[in-house]
Amino acid sequence: MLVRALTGMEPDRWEAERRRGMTIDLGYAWTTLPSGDELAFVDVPGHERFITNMLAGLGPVAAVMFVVAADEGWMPQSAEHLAAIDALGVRHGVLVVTRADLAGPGPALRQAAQEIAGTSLGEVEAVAVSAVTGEGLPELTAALGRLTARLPLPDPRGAIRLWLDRVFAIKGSGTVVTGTLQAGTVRPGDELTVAPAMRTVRIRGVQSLGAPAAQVGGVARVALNLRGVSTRELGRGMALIQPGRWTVTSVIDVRLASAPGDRGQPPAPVPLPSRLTVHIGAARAVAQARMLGGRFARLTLDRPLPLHIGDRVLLRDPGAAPDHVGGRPVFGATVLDVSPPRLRGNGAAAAAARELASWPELPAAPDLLRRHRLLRAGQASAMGLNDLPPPVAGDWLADPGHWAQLRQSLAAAVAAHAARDPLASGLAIDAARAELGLPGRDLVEALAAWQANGGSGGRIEAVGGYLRSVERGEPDQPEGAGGAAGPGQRAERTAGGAAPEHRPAGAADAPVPGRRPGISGTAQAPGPRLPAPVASAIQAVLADLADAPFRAPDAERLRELGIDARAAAAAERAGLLRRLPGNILLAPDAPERAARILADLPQPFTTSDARRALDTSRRVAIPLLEWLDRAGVTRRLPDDRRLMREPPGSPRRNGEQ
Ligand SMILES: Nc1nc2c(ncn2[C@@H]2O[C@H](COP(=O)(O)OP(=O)(O)OP(=O)(O)O)[C@@H](O)[C@H]2O)c(=O)[nH]1
Ligand SMILES: [Mg+2]
Repeated sequence: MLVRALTGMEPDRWEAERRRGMTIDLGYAWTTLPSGDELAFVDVPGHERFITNMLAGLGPVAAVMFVVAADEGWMPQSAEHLAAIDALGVRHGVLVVTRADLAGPGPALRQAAQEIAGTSLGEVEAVAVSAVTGEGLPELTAALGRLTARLPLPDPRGAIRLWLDRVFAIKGSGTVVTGTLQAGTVRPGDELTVAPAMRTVRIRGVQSLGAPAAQVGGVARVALNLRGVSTRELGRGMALIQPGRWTVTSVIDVRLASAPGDRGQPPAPVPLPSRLTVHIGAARAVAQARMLGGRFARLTLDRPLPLHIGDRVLLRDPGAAPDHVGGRPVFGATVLDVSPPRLRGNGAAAAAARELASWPELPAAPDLLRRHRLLRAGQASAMGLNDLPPPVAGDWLADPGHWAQLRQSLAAAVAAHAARDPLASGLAIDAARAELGLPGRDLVEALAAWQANGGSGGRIEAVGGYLRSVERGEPDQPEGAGGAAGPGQRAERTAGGAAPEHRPAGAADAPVPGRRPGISGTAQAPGPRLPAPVASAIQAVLADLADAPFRAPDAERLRELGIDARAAAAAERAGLLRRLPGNILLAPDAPERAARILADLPQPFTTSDARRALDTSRRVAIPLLEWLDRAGVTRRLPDDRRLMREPPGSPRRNGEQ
């Protein structure tokens, strides 16, 4: 009657309600305040038998108008409704003492105000009215105006989760749903997902307060005309959600809120029945509850719900009469994790409780990352987390402590592999991924690419899909752009382990004047230490080359020294040799020396000119010249002769083109 007096609309929609003079189901009415603000009411039943309907209406609201009759005073259902409001953490409201024409409002008003003060509503404005005489209604309208002006503005780009409280068909339009939009904006044409069925629907039309709208932002009552779904597939308690922005989950960790009586007291361990109903928005699910310890519980729901961390849920014992859980009508609980890790082994529950107890009131990205160690950014935002840290790789977010530990584990794995098989190219990235139990290869590459040199455990370099360690204490040497992989096929590297001040010379670096790119660096990235027999065989090769630098050892000499392809590759990685196609082994600085000699030849020169000048055979001269072509040191003409290219930044010399 009060809502009708305020809005002129009758919220009791059903014939049975009018006949019996009581509200059974939710009712909807709205009015325009003198300020111009629209104010919509969701009228809920008072009778205890319809508490489920009451909770479906209360679930998504932003504020409450709490009504007590002057002549009846504080009633059991007043306490029940207030407990539900408190459990859901509703913070804004106004107290109305109605039927003030039948009794003095003072006593009811004082008691209600006192009860309300101890809840999430706190101190509220109170107004005495008579819906019959109209006395006090202007004051109530003014108080409602102040209340709506105080409400925080929800984010118009917030994630949409419209809990459906009504589903019906309109002839000619099809399926229509209504609900209280809490945040975000709905527009015709938008696609939403029905949770938990997870089917996609498109909004055909939007109405708010009886009128079509081009868009509606929360908080608002909305009616959506939907395409692609029939009324049979929808019902109260389902939700329309924005794809990707919610976690639809049936396992959650929660913190039980303290009840009004507990405020200021140390939290007592809460006895919680193992079967509960969970209410959020207009939804209800049955949950198995497992106390973890302290005020923390893990709930397993009989059907998935779209949830965010920080959501408030209400818990009731459906079996307990009269609607009391552990001596209380209901419990409030805050969702702390929407995809909690499984509890394994003894003490896992207690450990989880300790971990949750260390979290702030509203956990944030760093807390959840500490627990989950790695999360995809999309997963984290679907959990309702904001202010995400920058990803460590791709869209992966990592807990900094765990990440540092992974770096050490990776360094250890790479070192152990090198000890087992010193001549191998390194630990394959996929093998490292499996060994560290990481969900993505990109994570391994990012770990290896870690630039800062502060971590313990050594630095790692990724070349050609393999990881090897850069030993501590070895000097950081710049690597020629030709690098270990030779010219034209830049080494696949994820910016090795070099510290920033020793950045390897990359393609983007300005060439050092007077030095030719591609051959300036004689040293290569230090690789694993070679086993002694290999090292001494390589020394023998280098000794041969000291006198005749371009007379590469032939196959027989290599066999004699026991240098096979693996040993040669390992020596090259260690920076001791330069390998050219055809198993040509030369000193690391051979191309640079060759370039100096060739520059003194009359230009252009033939392959034979080069072979003679270098005092070598065609077997070596041809791959060496081709290497220099690819490195941009020489240019091959159509007639097979070659020219030295002008080194960038160096002065032109007479006689050289
Ligand atoms: N005299 C007087 N009677 C009132 C006033 N407001 C409501 N009533 C009467 O009180 C009774 C209950 O009013 P409702 O408006 O149905 O109360 P309600 O809180 O919606 O009740 P439920 O929805 O059934 O929980 C009805 O008989 C109304 O006519 C008032 O201000 N003065
Ligand atoms: Mg009513």
